Amino acid sequence: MSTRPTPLAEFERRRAAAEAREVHSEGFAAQLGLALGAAFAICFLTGLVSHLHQHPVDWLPMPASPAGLYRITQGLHVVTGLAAIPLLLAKLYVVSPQLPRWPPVDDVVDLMARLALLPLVGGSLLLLFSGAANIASWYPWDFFFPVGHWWAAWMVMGALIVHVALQVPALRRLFGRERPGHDPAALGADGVDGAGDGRGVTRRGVIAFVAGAAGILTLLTAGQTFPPLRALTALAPRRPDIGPQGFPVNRTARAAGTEDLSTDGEYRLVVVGVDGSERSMRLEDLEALEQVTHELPIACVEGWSASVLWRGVPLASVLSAAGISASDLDGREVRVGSAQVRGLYGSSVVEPHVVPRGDCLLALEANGERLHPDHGAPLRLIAPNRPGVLQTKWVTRLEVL
Ligand SMILES: Nc1nc2c(c(=O)[nH]1)N[C@H]1C(S)=C(S)[C@@H](COP(=O)(O)O)O[C@H]1N2
Ligand SMILES: [Mo]
Repeated sequence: MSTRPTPLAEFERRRAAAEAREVHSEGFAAQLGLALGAAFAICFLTGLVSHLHQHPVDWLPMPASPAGLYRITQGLHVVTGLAAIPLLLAKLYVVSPQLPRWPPVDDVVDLMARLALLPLVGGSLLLLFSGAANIASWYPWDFFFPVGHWWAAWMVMGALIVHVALQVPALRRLFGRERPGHDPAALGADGVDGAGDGRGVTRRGVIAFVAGAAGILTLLTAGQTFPPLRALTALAPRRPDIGPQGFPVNRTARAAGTEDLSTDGEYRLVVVGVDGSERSMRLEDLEALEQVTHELPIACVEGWSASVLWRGVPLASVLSAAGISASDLDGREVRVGSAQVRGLYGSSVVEPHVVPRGDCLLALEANGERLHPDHGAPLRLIAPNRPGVLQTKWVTRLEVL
């Protein structure tokens, strides 16, 4: 009796081996890498936009219009970040046979390529995990998130540039003269042609996983911005239509210790001029000023957003009523402070080019009603194209800087 496999069994074994090599091929890894690179690039640039809103620089001021632009850039940031999760998992799966190797490195270039994988993969996992947790309003790290997310992003981008630069010869080979998928090197020495019917299946499986997972993740979070999908927001804790006055609440008045601000009759808005002089205004003073109405979104950095009809007084009109004219303001920032006693985001700065705008409001009403305490009663800031975190609630102090 012979122990040799039958020709059919041998054929099947070779075909399975060729299929496995096909899914673990350089060409497929490169294609996934390109998709991942595109997702990372969009995610990085939109993240940079968000950072520049929150940490403005003089030489690159963020525009105040279109008013809803941040909804789009931050929505893209969240969607591309979520899509990168299955893409990264698929890429790691596809290249996994290459990672354990003996000898571990071939030469200096290979050593650099392998070392760059540490910050690249480690940083990416950190970024994607912390981002996803943030979307789900889970903060195992509290204040550390924005700082950690920011520095991890730069580390990953640096490592990504090194990684891609070292792959250029391979990319040339794959996408240049030879067509991907017909690379004889990827098929191995036994020369089994992977072009048979089994060939696309495993690749297709990986692609289906990526597309399916990315699609489901997107569907389950897009509802926090896009009302028709709101019933599906299983992963997003906030729905655009849930909350007092028809939109979500970030920090409640109870959490901020400002529950009585609008009801105790003691409310005062203190306006501090350039020279340090203080003027105090009562609620009635604000109500007596000319009121305007604007529809502007609240667009949270965590990805949810809602469009709201606001009514109130332009910031510039309040300042002018307190004796601060447009010429006094020229080129100056205004700090908007709140009654919040502890925690982050109790104040924000309005940039010089936004201060004079008619749609930069101190709102008293939302969606046709007096502001709910959780939305910042009696007075909150609402300005166009601005991250939600800078739309300060429970405003009690304006300071010309
Ligand atoms: N004083 C104060 N204002 C604040 C916050 C805060 O924590 N304190 N949170 C901000 C954040 S992160 C968002 S997204 C918006 C949400 O406004 P809303 O709760 O009225 O929807 O309020 C902003 N204004
Ligand atoms: Mo937010």
